[in-house]
Amino acid sequence: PQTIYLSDYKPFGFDVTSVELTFDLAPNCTRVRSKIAFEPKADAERTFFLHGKELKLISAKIDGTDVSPALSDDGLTCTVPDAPFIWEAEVEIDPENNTALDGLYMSNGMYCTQCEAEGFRKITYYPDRPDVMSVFTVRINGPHPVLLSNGNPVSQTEGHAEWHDPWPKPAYLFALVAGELVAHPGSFTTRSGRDVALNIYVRPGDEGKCAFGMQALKDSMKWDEDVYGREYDLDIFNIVAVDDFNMGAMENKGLNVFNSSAVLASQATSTDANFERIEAIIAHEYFHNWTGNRITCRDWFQLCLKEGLTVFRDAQFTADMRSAPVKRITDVIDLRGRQFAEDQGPLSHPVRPESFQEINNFYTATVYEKGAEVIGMLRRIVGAQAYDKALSLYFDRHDGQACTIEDWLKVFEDATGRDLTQFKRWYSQAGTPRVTVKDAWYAGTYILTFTQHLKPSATTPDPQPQVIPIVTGLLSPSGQEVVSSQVLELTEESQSFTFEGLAERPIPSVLRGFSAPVVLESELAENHAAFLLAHDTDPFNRWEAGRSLAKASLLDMVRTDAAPDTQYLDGLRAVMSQGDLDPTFRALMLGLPSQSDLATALHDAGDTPDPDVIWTASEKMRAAQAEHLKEILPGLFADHQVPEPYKPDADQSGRRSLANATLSLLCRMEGPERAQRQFDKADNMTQQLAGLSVLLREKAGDAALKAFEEQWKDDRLVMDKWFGLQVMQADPDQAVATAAALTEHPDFKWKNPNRFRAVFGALAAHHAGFHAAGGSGYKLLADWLIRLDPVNPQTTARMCVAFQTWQRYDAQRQTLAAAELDRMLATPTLSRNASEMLTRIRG
Ligand code: DPP
Ligand code: ZN
Repeated sequence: PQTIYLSDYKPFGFDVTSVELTFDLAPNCTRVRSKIAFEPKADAERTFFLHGKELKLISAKIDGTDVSPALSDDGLTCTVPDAPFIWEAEVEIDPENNTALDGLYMSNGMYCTQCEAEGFRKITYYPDRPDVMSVFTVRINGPHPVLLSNGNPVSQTEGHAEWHDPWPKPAYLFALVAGELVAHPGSFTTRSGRDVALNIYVRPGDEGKCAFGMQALKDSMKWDEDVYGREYDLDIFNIVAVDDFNMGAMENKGLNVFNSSAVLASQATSTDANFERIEAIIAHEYFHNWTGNRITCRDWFQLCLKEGLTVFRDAQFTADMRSAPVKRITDVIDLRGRQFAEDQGPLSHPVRPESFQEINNFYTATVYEKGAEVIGMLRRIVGAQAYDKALSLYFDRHDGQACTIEDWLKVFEDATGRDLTQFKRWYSQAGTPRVTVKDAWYAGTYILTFTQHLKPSATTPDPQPQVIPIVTGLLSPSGQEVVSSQVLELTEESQSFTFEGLAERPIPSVLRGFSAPVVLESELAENHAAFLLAHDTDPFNRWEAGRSLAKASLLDMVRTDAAPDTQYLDGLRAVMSQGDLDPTFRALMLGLPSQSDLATALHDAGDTPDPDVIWTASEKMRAAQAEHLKEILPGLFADHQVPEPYKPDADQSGRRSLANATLSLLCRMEGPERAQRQFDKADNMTQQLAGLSVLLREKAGDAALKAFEEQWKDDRLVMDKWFGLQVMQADPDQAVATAAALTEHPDFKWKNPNRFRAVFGALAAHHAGFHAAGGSGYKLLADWLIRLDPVNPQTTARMCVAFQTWQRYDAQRQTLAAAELDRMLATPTLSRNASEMLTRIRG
């Protein structure tokens, strides 16, 4: 396969001034007619290349005269005039057999599209690259009550619809939907008085699961006006729920297409976590209208331009709608779990990669989540006001353009007068910087010294110091904040910061709010974690102090079979007893570092992680938590029961999350009865699923599992939970067998990505289960990836990530994993997607 390089970028030789598309829908032989106006740029060549994949070309004309372009697997080449001309083509495509779920495909009898990144070339011949922006008119002919495309509706008659999108856009934002759908309607009036019709389109039967998403959409529209000054720009905004979808959702202009799991919500079928995720994804896709659609990416190397920024914006939104500290803590848990793991292994790449074979493999935690962290640092460094000023300039200067990271940083330089040359390394250097901190005290003067280090890697052989904002506060020994939070800017490899005039040696609280995506290592004279757990005024660092004590204790338990640290357990009990602390925050305090995170830490320290030993240590720590908190657990459980009516808001969901974390510990000591009672009387999915998961763990879940299946067998999204939970709650030696048995279930519809991920995502996340000593986890997943690849290469390639850590385990596990990687690589018809991922992972 061919490698594509950022440095090879060349603009397209032609402007596309308008696009007209006509679809005659038929499951196996949809006809697509295109009429596209091209204008050669000054030095354009006399031939052009249009992308096209799996298309049957019926006819092609230039200015009304038949032409015979040269066809290849990935497009066509044609001689063209040296003046503006009209290209017309007719192609035939087969949506029903498009199981890859990109381009135009069918899901449950409805037509839908997914064109990001390169799906449009499976619909018609086109310069399918994000820097070619044009105005689209779309006509759809088909016997479906609902026929949708981007933009505003021009006309709708039986069997026909016409849509016009006045905003120039790249082809990846094209969308078409047709089917027997029902609309949940709403409306929004923008701040300048434009009335916008809103709809969430779903399959008949799902109408009752749209109200929450609709409210989230309105909240997002209002928030983007209030916080970023961004108004919506069409007469209509449609969201469509689709069962078969490779990603979470897609921001097509005016017609967002959503994985049904990312939009359908109801008390009975969705957990509190589902509600929060749905709210965030609706916001994310809506926010793309400005950061992604109005201003798009010049090429796919710039993906973080829209994704990093939009993730950052949706995180700000969630922080405003719910609890800011809780959002920050959960984001950091996710970042460490996915992005740090990626950075530590063979898939490590910069936020802006410099080469790829298959762009779909770069929709990664690094591009998205680290990309958002980089923007958070930028805002921290320049300040909130300057950030707002820079964003206004960005929207003013670049509206309607396809941009680069250079454009983005130039806006900040122009708005603030700062030189961001060094900061830009965050975009080009791969890997997670380590920062060590040490301190010194001389009669009233306190000195903090930071050192940064980035491990050289294949993509970053000669790392240079980065700009690392370290938000720091100082506390007095009695817990008073004596120096409030300030940004210390670490720009050198090693640098000291001095604080004068202090009455006594302070206790430092560094990297507050996780102000930079780094691994912080303390070489402080004393370990202050227990003190900070009790006293820190920064909620993130208070949580972090508890987490670091838990992690240190777990690592000791793993390494030396030590007993759980009582200092940690005492500190935890004190925090859990503090009735005025946000219940969500306390629920998070009960969390432990994931087993995979522990393996990462061991590997970092030069040890070989043993998944079984880590599992045992984690279980022991859980038991110790239960034992140590046993006096307060019943009260915590009782006090956080939530009275009806159910609401998925931050307040109620926080109470439920604390009660359920407590339930899990209580049942370790007293058996499963309490969980059974909760399961039996639950009136919402959060409570029902929490009950079921404890029952499964306590090996008392057989009856509940059957009852749950009986109750929910017709609800695909709930059944995904049923499939996944059994794997998640299995003991390590049962996880693979459980997953294998589930693949025999008649409802294991493996071509549906949500169902495939329910089982195999859960297996991959079961650290000791997936890495079972005999290699059965590796083999089962490899078998299924080999089977899925010809059907759906994108989902296959993403699931290959499960193998990314294989080199950190013992020799026997490495041999077994390598054999499976080699077996997959030897598959004759392996897709480009899977081939690139597996080659990188195998190393
Ligand atoms: N749908 C994906 C997202 O919104 C890709 N743009 O992030
Ligand atoms: Zn996005």
